[in-house]
Amino acid sequence: MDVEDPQKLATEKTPNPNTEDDLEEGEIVAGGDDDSSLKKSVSLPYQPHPLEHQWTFWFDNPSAKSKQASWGSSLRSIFTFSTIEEFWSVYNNIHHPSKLAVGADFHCFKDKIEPKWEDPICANGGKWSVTLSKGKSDTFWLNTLLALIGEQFDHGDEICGAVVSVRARQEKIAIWTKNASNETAQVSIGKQWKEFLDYNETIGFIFHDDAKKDRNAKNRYSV
Ligand code: MGP
Repeated sequence: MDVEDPQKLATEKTPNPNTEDDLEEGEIVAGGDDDSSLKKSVSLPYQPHPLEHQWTFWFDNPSAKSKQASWGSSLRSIFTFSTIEEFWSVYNNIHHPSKLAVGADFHCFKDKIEPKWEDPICANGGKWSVTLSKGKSDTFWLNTLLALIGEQFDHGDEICGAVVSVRARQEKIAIWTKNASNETAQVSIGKQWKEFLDYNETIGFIFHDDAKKDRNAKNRYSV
């Protein structure tokens, strides 16, 4: 028998009944011979796929939030990941936004950046926001996360992270950035985000400095 594609060989039945039974998970039969029943196995090393940055998921629990003494005291970091495999292992085992309680905030920020105006890297920043009707944010949230951790933005260095906020009448997703006054970078991020989400409504960018002073701060940029 000629040497063929090893993967094809691995899936073919061989005349020797022991050959398949002997295979361990992850083994590939690299060569086979009907006559000799020769089996060579190759162990495939587990190779996780590293991300450009480490990221941390944070959660602000609505029931704890209602009792909190000051804003942010119920905010908790829950998991830091640095490979695509770790991302999926967490993402596949947590509630997605449509299943979170009203009042919850779920964040994914670059490691070492806290999702607070007070964090020194966020302090001069701002946020782009998308508002969605109830139960409609799951796919937008996943696509936002994949664009962030997959470094899809031309001005990705400007990005701190993203947050999904579940409220009684709507869900909101925001991308937080570092230098609100850098209009070129902010506008690029806003436009690219809309493309990645296939979102056609106008979105606005608010400076954190404005939000600190006024609960109803006006958008500084729109795309
Ligand atoms: P918000 O949660 O960003 O707005 O801020 P939202 O989602 O429109 O309002 P919500 O009531 O639906 O949550 C709401 C308020 O929380 C602000 O006006 C601040 O009083 C406080 N707050 C929000 N953030 C993000 C911060 C922060 O980073 N630091 C501090 N100190 N307060 C914050």
